[in-house]
Amino acid sequence: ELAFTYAGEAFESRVRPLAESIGAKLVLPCDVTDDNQINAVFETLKKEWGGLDALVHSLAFAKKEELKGEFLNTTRDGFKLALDVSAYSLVALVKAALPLMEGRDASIVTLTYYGSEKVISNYNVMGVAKAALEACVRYLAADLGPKNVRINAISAGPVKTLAAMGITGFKGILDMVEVKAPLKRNVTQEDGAKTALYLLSG
Ligand code: IMJ
Repeated sequence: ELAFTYAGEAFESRVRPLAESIGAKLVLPCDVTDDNQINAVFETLKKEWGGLDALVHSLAFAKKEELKGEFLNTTRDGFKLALDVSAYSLVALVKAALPLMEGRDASIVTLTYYGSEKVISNYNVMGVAKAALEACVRYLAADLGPKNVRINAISAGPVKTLAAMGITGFKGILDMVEVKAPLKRNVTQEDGAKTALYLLSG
């Protein structure tokens, strides 16, 4: 049984039909910069389900202007926003979810990207945010492990998604991976889903 969240009405109209197509009843608003919305999500889940076995953190945001040109031009506001939405949100969500996850062999998954480890053109402040996200996973793992809750990050490589569309040079990276990767193909959304399913399984 799955629940889905969205930030803003534009995303609600994309998420709701997908949730309904697999019989998921719960579609809830969750702007991760707002602690009240985060708490409301887990209060609803507590009321509806009484517990939670799995949490998928699949979100990021940086201002469009900061995902092109020189990293040097990153603004204080842009840096704060990218790190808040893309990295701190994992900590906030895990803290709110933990009371529902303790004592059930629960598992958490987040999504990251290679731009955290190496410089990737245009990835800029998102690379810094993903480096912070990965460090959050390691520190959270140390806190959650003794509570028998697992946490992992999936670094799948470039995947054709809404968030990747319209990004300068993205097509070139997909073409390069197709030539260089051992399987001579790109990673699909289904590859990512299967990896998440494995990591979330008890
Ligand atoms: C994003 C920017 C630059 C290069 C990029 C990407 N490459 C890849 C991505 C090479 C694979 C996609 N990616 C891994 C992301 O994490 C994307 C995050 C993102 C995308 C947008 C686009 C629309 C917007 N803000 C965004 N914030 C984060 O306004």
